[in-house]
This record gives sequence, C-alpha cells and structure tokens, in this order.
Amino acid sequence: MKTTNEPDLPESDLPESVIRRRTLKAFGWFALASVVPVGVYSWIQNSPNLAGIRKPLRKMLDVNEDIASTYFSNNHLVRTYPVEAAARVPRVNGFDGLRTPLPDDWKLQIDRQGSDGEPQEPLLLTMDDVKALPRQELVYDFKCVEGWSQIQHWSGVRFSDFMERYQLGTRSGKAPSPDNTDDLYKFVGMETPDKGYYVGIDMESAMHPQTLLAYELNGEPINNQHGAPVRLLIPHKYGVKNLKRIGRIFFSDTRPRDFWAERGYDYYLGL
Ligand SMILES: Nc1nc2c(c(=O)[nH]1)N[C@H]1C(S)=C(S)[C@@H](COP(=O)(O)O)O[C@H]1N2
Ligand SMILES: [Mo]
Repeated sequence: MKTTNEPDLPESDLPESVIRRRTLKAFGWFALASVVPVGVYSWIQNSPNLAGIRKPLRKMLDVNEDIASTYFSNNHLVRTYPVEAAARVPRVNGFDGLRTPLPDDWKLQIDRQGSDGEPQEPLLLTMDDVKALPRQELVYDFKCVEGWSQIQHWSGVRFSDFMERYQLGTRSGKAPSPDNTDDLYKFVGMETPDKGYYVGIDMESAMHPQTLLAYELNGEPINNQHGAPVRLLIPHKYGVKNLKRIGRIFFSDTRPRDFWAERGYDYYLGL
C-alpha cells in the first residue's frame, strides 16, 4: 500500500509507451538493423523515399526546425473532449512545494537577462497580468506517470501568448518570432515559491499551443491542492512536469534542474 501521494514509481510501473520508447532508445538502430533483412535494408538505403525514415534522426539534431513546426502550427494537438466529459472531482496528486503556505505577497517572478547574459530586474506579475491575456479552455485526458489518467477541464492562458506579451524567452529580449527560433533559449525552468518542487521543460513543448498557465479548474479558481494561484499544464507531458503553484520562471540554454529527473526519471517525459 502506498502511504503518500508521491509518485515514487518503480520502473515496472511506467506505462508501456515509456518503456517501449526507452528500449528503442537503448537499442536504437542496432535492434532495427538486426531484424530487418539485409536485402530490405539496402533497398531502404537506396530508396528515394528514404527521407521519411531518416527523419526522426534528423529531427533530433534539428531542434529549431521542430520548434518552428509545432509552435507555429496547430499540428500535434492532443485530443480534446466536450466539457461534460470532464471529471466532477478531479484527482489530486503530489504535494511537494505545496506544504508551506502560499506567500501573502505572492507574485509570479520571471527572471530575465540582457543579451550580454547579465541578470536584469525580474518581472513581478500579478494574476491580473496573467488573466489579461486571451483565455483558453482545455478539456483533455491528464496523464500521471503512475498509471492513472482523467479527463479534466482547465482554463488559463497559452504560455506562448504569455511569452509574446511579456517578451520572454529570447536572447534579444524581443517577443519570440517564427522567423528567428535561434533567438529562443532552449529550456524553461519553473519552481514553486518555496523551491520544494521544480521542473525543466524543453522550449518546443513550452511553446506548444496547448501548453497553458492555468488558473481555473472546472470553471472555478484552482484550489491550493491543485496549484493555486497558477500552475503549468503541459498536455504533451506526464503529470510530473505539470508544476503546481508557480513561483518563479526562468529561461536557459542548459537543462534546468528537475525534481523527478534528479530521482531517476526521464528528463523529457513526453507522451
Ligand atoms: N508543486 C508540485 N507540482 C506537482 C506535483 C508536486 O508534487 N508538487 N506533482 C505532479 C504530479 S506527479 C502530478 S500527477 C500532478 C497532479 O496534479 P493534480 O494534483 O492537479 O491532479 O501534479 C504535478 N505537479
Ligand atoms: Mo504524477
């Protein structure tokens, strides 16, 4: 019996899809080559249609192309549902960073640096500043790496809209632009006000059109357990990356520290 709500997952509890992906990563092309008969292999090698097969490899090397294709298009959207399909009583899981009271003077702190890399004054935003952006609703199947999932109804603002409005995440200090993805930092870091929980997110996923700074659940302000006043919703990642109660956001080219990655989980945990 589990006595806490912590996602202390043995490898054996990871969903099939994660294990499969890990296995593929580990064996990769060696495994593929060993099952594909040599004749077929050389046919693939010589095929003019090869581009499609090689793409995954090339893609990994070409992060910027990826950012452009997901951020600036509506491809790769997770499935959404009618509001009626959403759970009336959403599950709660994980209280790291939530055991201390929410500071009375809470502000959303956004760290910025100049193009010289020198830190500048952080931006300190209120919930009104966040809510000033276009409101988005998202009803989708929230997935925890522990094996449960639930259709939930969230509202908030697109993280990409937020970055655009407050000119965040770029080396130049300008708003992100599809014509200049090199200007974007590679990662976004987020942590709770007490630094008890923290995640690192690759920029491509952060800029996905369904990635939200969420402030309502089932049309009501998010309560403390679910991450008041504002939490990250990143439908292309497992629950662990969906940090509740955001205190500070920062951008960097090196991977920000990540609570569960430090405890042995895959850093990206994508779906
Ligand atoms: N601050 C904080 N955020 C967190 C966690 C946590 O322990 N602390 N747990 C994560 C995990 S494992 C899951 S599944 C989701 C659960 O979100 P919920 O409680 O709103 O269902 O929150 C994520 N965000
Ligand atoms: Mo989770």
